[in-house]
Amino acid sequence: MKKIPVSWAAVLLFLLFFYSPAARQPAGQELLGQGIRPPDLVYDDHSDFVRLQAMIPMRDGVGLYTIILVPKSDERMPMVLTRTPYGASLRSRSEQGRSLKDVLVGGDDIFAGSGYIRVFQDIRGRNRSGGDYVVTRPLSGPLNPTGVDHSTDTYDTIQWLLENVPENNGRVGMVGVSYDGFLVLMGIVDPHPALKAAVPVNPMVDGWMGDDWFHYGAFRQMALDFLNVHLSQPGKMKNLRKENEDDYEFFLREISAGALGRRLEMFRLDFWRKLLTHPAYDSFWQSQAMDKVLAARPLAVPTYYVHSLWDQEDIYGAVAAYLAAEIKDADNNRNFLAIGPWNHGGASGYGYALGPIKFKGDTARTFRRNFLLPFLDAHLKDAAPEAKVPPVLIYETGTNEWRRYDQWPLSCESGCENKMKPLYLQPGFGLDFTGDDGKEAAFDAYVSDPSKPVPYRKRPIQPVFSQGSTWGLWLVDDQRPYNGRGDVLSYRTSALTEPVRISGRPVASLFASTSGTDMDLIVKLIDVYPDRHPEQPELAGYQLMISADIIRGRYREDPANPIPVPKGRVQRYRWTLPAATHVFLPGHRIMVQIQSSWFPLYDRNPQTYVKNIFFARPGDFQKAEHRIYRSGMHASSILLPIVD
Ligand code: PG9
Repeated sequence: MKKIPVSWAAVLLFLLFFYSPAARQPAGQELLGQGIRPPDLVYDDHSDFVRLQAMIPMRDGVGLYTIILVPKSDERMPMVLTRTPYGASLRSRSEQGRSLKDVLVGGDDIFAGSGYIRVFQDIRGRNRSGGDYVVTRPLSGPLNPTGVDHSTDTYDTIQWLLENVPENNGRVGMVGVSYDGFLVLMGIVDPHPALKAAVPVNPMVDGWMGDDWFHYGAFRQMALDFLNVHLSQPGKMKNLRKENEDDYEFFLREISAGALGRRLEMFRLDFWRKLLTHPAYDSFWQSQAMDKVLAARPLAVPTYYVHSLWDQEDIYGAVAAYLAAEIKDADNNRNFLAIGPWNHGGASGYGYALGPIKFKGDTARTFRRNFLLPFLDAHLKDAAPEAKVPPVLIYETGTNEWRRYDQWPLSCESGCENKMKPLYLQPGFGLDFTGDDGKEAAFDAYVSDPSKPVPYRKRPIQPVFSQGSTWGLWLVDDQRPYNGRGDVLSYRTSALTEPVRISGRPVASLFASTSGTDMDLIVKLIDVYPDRHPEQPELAGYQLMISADIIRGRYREDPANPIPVPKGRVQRYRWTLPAATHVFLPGHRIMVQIQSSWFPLYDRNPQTYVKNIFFARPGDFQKAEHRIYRSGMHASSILLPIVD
């Protein structure tokens, strides 16, 4: 067969064809993979598959560029769709003559030889698709008056695929990581009836609570780089960094993220203006939080949420959305969760280790082969055997064992936090499970100076999007460099004599006061390795973060309505940390570090209350003394989801 080159003329030809009624007709019984094809599709003929390119028309007439890889087979096959803003054509190799196995990349290895049609699509406004682009476009409604969104685009795409790819068996699955995972969740909102399985991996779910843009109100400054790379036209982006500059220095030069954005001329970007004008958890964020969106709808599509324990970008979303949907899964057969020892997107790669932390075998491949593929087979294949996929699959770190459960979390969580076990801060920077009922207000204090914030990594810090960036490993960095600092409080247990097993989301419960009128708090739960560790000597004394997060003090009572922190008055701060499924082994210690900056990952809190921190002025940034209380009514602790 002759290869038809992809040219603009050909694309135009498709468009004309696709808008004609004939294009809506299924191509009879002809099977594309067997060499008989409708004449108007652009295709490449490969040894064991054909590669089609199509502009799929949406209900508003916009065409979405789509690549369809159809194995040559006599069987009808399910289709697995990934929608992306990052380039559909980058999701597979396109060279002539290769087999499907060579063409599929990353975690798609499971689809080679497994009898799936694989589909990749550029979302509207990105790459080769038509239409306008809106970052994480909200559903149609007050925030999106266009009448089209990712839910309708997914619906229209599936309908077209069913009608135009004759090899399909009438069932469609969706998979996607991060932004693509968010798009999977959009696909299961008012889903097409043929959508029978969804796999959101590390999905962006709530941009304010704990995913890409903010964590409990603290702004993630890497968003500036992301938006610049994602939205600027090539060559248009302002580069203010000096060569090999430490990111700490770079961000310190401007007083706030808002000021840096101004220097980068980011006001040109609509989404940047949205971030600047919605620093609180107002209806802009609430109404597009996907866990809330899904909680308000029936659980129609079997969904396998995949969460990474050390996800440096979207550590909140998968678990939050799983928990929101779990309430609706009365028969415990439609809502699934896998938690693995990976970083962002790590389930698609190699899972032997993360930085210096080693696991048993390739945990990512084990998950893909033994759990993910059977899940998809069970829901998408004709007459597939029932999957032996447990409702909850967890890789427990510490012991490095896979565990299977019917429900999660194992500890009691929402509505019964009092059943979690508090690990209290103690005098002399100790930490233990017995509270101190002393009456006097004991506290430890530190001075937080915005001109010398605590670095989130050892300096010099590489820019997140630099060549050779180790950004994906930062959550497993050794935390020893921070515990000696005067502006970090470190509490630790004595060496454990029994294992301490946790599985759930720890809760930070601090009582604090400040000499300022606003403050940030960061709590890190850390596994301290023994000083002698012959199995892996480089881990001797290592301090591995198991769960950690930040809260911006002004949101302590109500994320939607910030209020100043009253000077010198003890306030309660309580917030949920990311999921942990870990065993602190005998000989190890548990550590809690508390600090008030994590720079430059999070923007600096001026520690003087101002209306909008993006617009804070240099004079607003003040040193402040913060006190963390640890006795009587004000006994600060971290609530651990202990499992016997
Ligand atoms: N974490 C990235 C992202 C998701 C959603 C919005 C913006 C960024 C990603 O990896 O896709």
